[in-house]
Amino acid sequence: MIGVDVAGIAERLGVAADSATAIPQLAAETGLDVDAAYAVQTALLQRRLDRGERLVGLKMGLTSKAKMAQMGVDEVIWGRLTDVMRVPDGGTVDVADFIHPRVEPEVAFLLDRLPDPGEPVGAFADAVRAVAPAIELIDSRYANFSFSLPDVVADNTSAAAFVVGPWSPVPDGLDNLGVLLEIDGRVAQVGSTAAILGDPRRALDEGIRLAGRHGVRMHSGWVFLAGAATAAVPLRPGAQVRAVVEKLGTASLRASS
Ligand code: OOG
Ligand code: MG
Repeated sequence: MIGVDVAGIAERLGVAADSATAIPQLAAETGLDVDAAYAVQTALLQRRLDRGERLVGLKMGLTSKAKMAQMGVDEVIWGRLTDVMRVPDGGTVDVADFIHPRVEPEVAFLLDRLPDPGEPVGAFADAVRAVAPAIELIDSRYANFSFSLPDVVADNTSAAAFVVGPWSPVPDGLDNLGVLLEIDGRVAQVGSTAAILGDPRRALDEGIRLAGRHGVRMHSGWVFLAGAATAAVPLRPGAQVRAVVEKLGTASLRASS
């Protein structure tokens, strides 16, 4: 990490997000590795906290093969969610606030009692109070939505906005629920929660483990996005987006025209 300008890189990524302007990839030029990239992500979060945003949860990225293949990166990553990124279910976003937004269907967990670092997660039903269908809006700050692993980690794993649908009690099985992403009433992507590490519950174990490595602990009341079950789809002005997860229902979002 020595010699890497963590604050400077965070500033460049923060300005790119605030101004909805793409920047070139940074890792190759700056010698950023994955550990330094998480330090950049922490500095980017601090920039948001300094202007009054609140940390409300974590998200996993590239927990499905479909996403790994789409992005050409094959490691599970995690990022931070703040209150300002949350869009109410059925709410509207303005595509002009983003560079090249894409949407993807996800499963969200409402966290309850999390184990101490190093302890096993134990019963999923103790750790998670409720589950919901969700939509993540990702918006890489890098030109052409293309990046290396350290680049995407530094960029808070492309996190930009998210919608959580109605919460349900944790069902018996979460490991093979059908998932649809609909755009304007047409099916754009089809998948299964099995695509998320075989079972989205595993994403929580991975999140606890990977975030714990960087000293980050999750808290009761946080939202946890387990990762997309399908590839992401570009969000066009005027689009009506719905994510449908079997047994859990739907989450929806509209893009203003
Ligand atoms: C990185 C974020 C991936 C997911 O659910 O897999 C992600 C990206 O694809 O830009 O959020
Ligand atoms: Mg995602």
